[in-house]
Amino acid sequence: MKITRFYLSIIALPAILNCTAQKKVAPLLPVLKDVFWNDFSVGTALSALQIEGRDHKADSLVKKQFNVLTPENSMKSMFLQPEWGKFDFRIGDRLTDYAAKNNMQVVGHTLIWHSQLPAYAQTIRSKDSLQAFFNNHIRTVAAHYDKKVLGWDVVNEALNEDGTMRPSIFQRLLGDDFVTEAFRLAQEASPNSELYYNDYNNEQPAKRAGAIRLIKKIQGAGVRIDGVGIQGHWHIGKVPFDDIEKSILEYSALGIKVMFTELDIEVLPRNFTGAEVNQRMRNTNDTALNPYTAGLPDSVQKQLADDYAQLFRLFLKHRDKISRITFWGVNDGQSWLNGWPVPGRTNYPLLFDRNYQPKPAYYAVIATKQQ
Ligand code: 9MR
Repeated sequence: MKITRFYLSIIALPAILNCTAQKKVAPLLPVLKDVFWNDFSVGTALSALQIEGRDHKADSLVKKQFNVLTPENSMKSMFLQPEWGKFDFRIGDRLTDYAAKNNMQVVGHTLIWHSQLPAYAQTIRSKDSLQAFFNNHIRTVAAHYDKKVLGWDVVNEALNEDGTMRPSIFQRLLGDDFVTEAFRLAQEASPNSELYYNDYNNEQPAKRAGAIRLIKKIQGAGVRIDGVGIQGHWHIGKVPFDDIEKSILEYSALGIKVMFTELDIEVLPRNFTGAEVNQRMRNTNDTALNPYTAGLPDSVQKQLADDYAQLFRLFLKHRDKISRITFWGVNDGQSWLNGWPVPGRTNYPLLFDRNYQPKPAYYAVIATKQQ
């Protein structure tokens, strides 16, 4: 992959040089995917609106800046199998067609997740019924997208913070081995896709140890796992750089690729870390929780840029172990962090602002290649 990229980068070089050459006259925006071409792919999550082509400004930015796409919601089971045994691949297919046409790749997100299940699946109480849903969902979806996606987040968020198994509907009814079984089924149905385990906070020591146990268990069963996704929902001024570095080293020592799959850096007050969607903050009417409705102060903008730059310097240091960096959204206006863990806030976690313009953090990320 890296060798292919090296040759491809020679083809891309004129574009990069063109940017640099013209910089003095009329600065052209550098392109994330070209700047990091030799290092890792650079992706974004797309909303259903964006996949349907109804966000034109996002569309031109996406085509220009990114080379790998993750559907933010559209390939979750509640959307792909809204009724038992009835699959709706329309939006997912639109995404894979769009990616193929524009020379991009798609990461399927996600085959097995306890959240965003179809309503009928949430009420399943018997092991046999859940096993039937589990087997059929993985087989049908993975087979449908074989050769159309680069890889799948086969299982999402199966662990507790202490590294033990999360007591999800899958764990309770199918047992701890459901993770290995999901990978086994995905491997059979989609032999051409990479298979990933994805979680948040899995750079933290206890959860990381649990993830390593899980990955070793899959490997020990003779089942293929190609990579681990560290979601990367972090907080300004508190990005856990040391744990991230240890995680890159420890996960890649297992012989798998490391990817940062849902990157954003939240700038608003929060009293916990991670991305547990059921977790909320109290006092949601407190205006102190939403301090930047009129714009982001320069000092915070700078801190955000500094955090992103430090992160990308770390990613570049370990570029041989990292295959992909995906941002969780195209621009600040789209980010899920405007609605969680407090609804209706004005958040600024990404590289492009609400007007689709690059922020200081964007230039700081690009500049890590010039240092
Ligand atoms: O960004 C997604 C948001 O639009 C949904 O409402 C939410 C529902 O749970 O899921 C968000 O994406 C999550 C991802 O699928 C898994 N990791 C955590 C992400 C943020 O919650």
